[in-house]
Amino acid sequence: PNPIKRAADKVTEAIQGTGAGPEEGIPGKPAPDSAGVAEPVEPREPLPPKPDQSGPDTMSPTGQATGAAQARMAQSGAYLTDAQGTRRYDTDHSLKAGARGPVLLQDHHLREKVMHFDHERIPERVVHARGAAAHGVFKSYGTAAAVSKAAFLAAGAETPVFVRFSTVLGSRGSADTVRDTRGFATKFYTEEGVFDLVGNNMPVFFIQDAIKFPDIIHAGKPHPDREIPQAQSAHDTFWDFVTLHTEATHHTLWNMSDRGIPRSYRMMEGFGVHTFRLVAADGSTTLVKFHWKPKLGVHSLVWEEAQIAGGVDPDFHRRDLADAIEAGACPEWELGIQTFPDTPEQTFEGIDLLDATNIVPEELAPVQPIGLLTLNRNPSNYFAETEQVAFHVGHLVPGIDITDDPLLAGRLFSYLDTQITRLAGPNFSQIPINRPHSPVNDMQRDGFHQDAVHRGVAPYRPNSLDGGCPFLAGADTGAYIETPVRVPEATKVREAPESFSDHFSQPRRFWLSMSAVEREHIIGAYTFELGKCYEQAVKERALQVLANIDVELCARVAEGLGLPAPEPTVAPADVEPSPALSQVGQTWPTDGRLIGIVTGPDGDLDGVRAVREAVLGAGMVPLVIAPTGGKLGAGEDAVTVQRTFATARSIEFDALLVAGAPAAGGDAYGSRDAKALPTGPQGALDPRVSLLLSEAFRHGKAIGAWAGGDAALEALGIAADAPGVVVGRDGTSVLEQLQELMAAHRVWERFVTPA
Ligand code: HDE
Repeated sequence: PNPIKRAADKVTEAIQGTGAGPEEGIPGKPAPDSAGVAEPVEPREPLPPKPDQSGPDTMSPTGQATGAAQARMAQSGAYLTDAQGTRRYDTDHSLKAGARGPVLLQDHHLREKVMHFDHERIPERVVHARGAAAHGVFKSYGTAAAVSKAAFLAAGAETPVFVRFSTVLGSRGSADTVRDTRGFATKFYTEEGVFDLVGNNMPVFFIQDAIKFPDIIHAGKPHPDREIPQAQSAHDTFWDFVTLHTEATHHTLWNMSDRGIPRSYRMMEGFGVHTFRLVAADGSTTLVKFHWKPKLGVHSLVWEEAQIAGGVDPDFHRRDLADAIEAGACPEWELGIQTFPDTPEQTFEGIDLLDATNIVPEELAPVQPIGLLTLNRNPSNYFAETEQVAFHVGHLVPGIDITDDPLLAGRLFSYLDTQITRLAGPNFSQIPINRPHSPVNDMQRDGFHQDAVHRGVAPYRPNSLDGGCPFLAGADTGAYIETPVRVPEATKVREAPESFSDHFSQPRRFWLSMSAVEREHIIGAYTFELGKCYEQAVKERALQVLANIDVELCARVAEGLGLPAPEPTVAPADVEPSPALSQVGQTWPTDGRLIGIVTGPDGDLDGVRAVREAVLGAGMVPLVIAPTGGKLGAGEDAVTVQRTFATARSIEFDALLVAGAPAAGGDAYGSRDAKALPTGPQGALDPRVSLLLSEAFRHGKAIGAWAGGDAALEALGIAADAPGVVVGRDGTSVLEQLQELMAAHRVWERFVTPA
C-alpha cells in the first residue's frame, strides 16, 4: 500500500472522528490545521534523488563525505530536527502565551529558524551572477600528451568535471536571453589537483589589462542612480566606455553579433581567451589557445525571440540545459587547442598572443581536438553546487602554465580575492563542490568555516615534531613547477606595448567573415543599442568607431539612427576573412530539438500519434499544442496535450507542425474543414495560433502542415511554397523534410538581406 495514502487516510479519519483523533496540543500527533489537506503522519525514507542527480560517493581528504553521501548526511533521519539534531513536534506555530496571546521571547526554535532564514542569501557574484551548471566527464583523446604532461590529458584519461555557464552583467534573478557575453567555466577534478578553465563564449575580451576591469564593469552594470537597466548593454554608460576605449571594439562587435544571444548553452563555443603555456614531460613548452566546440553546432536566437523569451521564459537557457540532460540528450563539446611555438616574442603571424583582444584565425592555426566533454548530470541543489562553486584561473595542474598576458595576471589575483567575500572566508575549497578529488595536505589552518579537524602539532616547514611531514614533491613526483621563463631586462612602466594599439583590423576581419544575414543582425543590434542611448555625443562617437571597422556598417547604422555617417579616421585594414567565424552555411545534428504539433480535438489524432513517435525516434522532443490541457481522444490511444494555446509561445519550438483533419471517406489527403483547425471565438484561426505561426515564420523556423493543416498557414498569408514551409499528405514525411531544414538551424532565406 502507498504509504502517503495510508498516512493521508489516517489524518482524514482523525478529522472525521472515525479513528483515534489527535489530542489537541499533544506532541507527536498532527494537528488538523486545514481540514481536507492531509499531511503524511508516518515517517518514510526521503525520496531518492533522480537518477541524474546522484553524485558519486567519495570521501574528501578531511574524511568528509561528498556527492550522494554528503546529500544523505545533510538530510538524514525521518523526523524534522532543529540545526542541533533535536526533533521538533511543531514548526508552524510560535510559542505564545495562549493561542491569541503574545509570542514569547523564549521561543528558541522560532529564533533559530528565522535567524537562519535571515542569512540565507550570500552576496551574488560581482559579474557572472546568473548561471546554470551541470556535472559531466572529460575523456582525453591523448592527442595533447606530446605537448602537455598533465595527467588528465593522457590517452584514455577520464576526469569528472563541473561546468557553469553564465551571463556577465545581469544579477542572479535576471533573464537568460539578454544580449551579453556568456561565461563557460569548467572545473576538472583531476588526480593531480583541480584545473579550472574559466572561459567565455567569445574568444576576445573588452580590455587588454586587468586594471580596467572595474571600469568596464561599472560602465556595463545598471546606472548607479536608478539601478537601471538590468542585464543590458543598451545604455549610455556602456557605450560611453567602449567608444572612449577603442580596444573594446572587437569584443563589442562580437556582442552585437549573433554570438551575444545564443540559442542554448548546448550550442555555444567556449574559449580560454588568453594564451596559455603547455609543458611537456621533456620540459618543452608550447603556447596554446583553448577552444570548446559544441557537437550540436553554434547557434543563436534572433533578437525578437531573445526579447520575447526574456518575458515569457526568463529561465530559457537554464531550463534547456537541465531538460536536455534529464532527457538523456547529454550535450557534448570537443576541447581543442591552437598551438604556437613558444618564442620570446610570443607572437604568431604578426598577431600578439598576449593581447586578449586578438584571435588567431583557425585558418592560420587549426583547432586540434584533444578530448570530449559530456555533461550528464544535473546538480541536485542549486545553492550547494552552482552558487557555491568557486573557479579560479590560478587553479592549474602540472603541464599547464600561464603567460604574461596582463589581463590574465589580474585575474590570477581577483578570483581568489572575490571568494573571500562571496563565500565568507578562505576555506571555500572545503565546500563539497570545490573539494579536489586528489589528496589535500596543505599547512593552511583555521579561519571562518573551517571544516577539517587537522591532526599534528607542526603546521609549518621544516619541522621535526610531526616527523617532517608533509614532504615536498619534485618534478618526478608530480610537483607543479613554474616554467623558468626568462624575463627580459626592463624598466618599470605603466604602459601598454605598441603592439596592443591596433584596435580595428581584428574587428574588420570579423565583420568581413560574416554572411549577409549575420551582417544584417549586427547592423540591427547596433541600431537598437545606440538607439537606446540618450547622449548624442555617445552615438556620434560610436559611429566613428564603426566607420573605422567598415563604412557600409557605419552607413547603415547611421541611417537607422538618423545621423550622418562620419568618414573613417584610420585606413581600412587589409585583412582576409576567416570563414570559421560564421555560424551559417553548414548542417548539424538536430538532437534534442523541440517540435510543436498544433492540433485540436477534431484533428488527425492518428497522424499526431505517428508524428510524435517519429519525432522521438529521431532523438527530438515532440510537444502537442491544443486549445486546452488534458487528453485528445479517448481510451488508451488518447493523445496527451503538453502545451495549451495559453502556455505555448513560438520561442520554445525549433519547428512547428500543423495537423489537419482526419481523412474523410476516400480522400487520403484529409480535409480542410475549418472545424479541425484551432479556431478562436469568432470561428477564425485562434489568435494565439496566428501569433505562434507568424512568429515562427518571422524567426526563420521550419513549419510543416499535413492533412489540410496548411489552411491555417493560408489564413496568415504564408504560401505553401514559401521557403522552409513543407505541406504534405502525412505528418511523418513532412517531419523528415523539417528535420533537414532544422539541420541548418534556420531557414536563412526568410531574412531580408540587401541584394
Ligand atoms: Fe572573470 N571574474 N574577470 N573573466 N569570469 C569572475 O570571479 C575578472 C575575464 C569569467 O561561473 C569573478 O568567482 C577580472 C575574462 C567567468 O563562477 C571575478 C577580469 C574571462 C566567470 C572575476 C576578468 C572571464 C568569471 C566574479 C579582468 C574569459 C564566472 C565571481 C582581468 C576568459 C565563473 C568569481 C563562475 C567570474 C574577475 C576577465 C570569465 C570578480 C578581474 C577575460 C566565466 O573574480
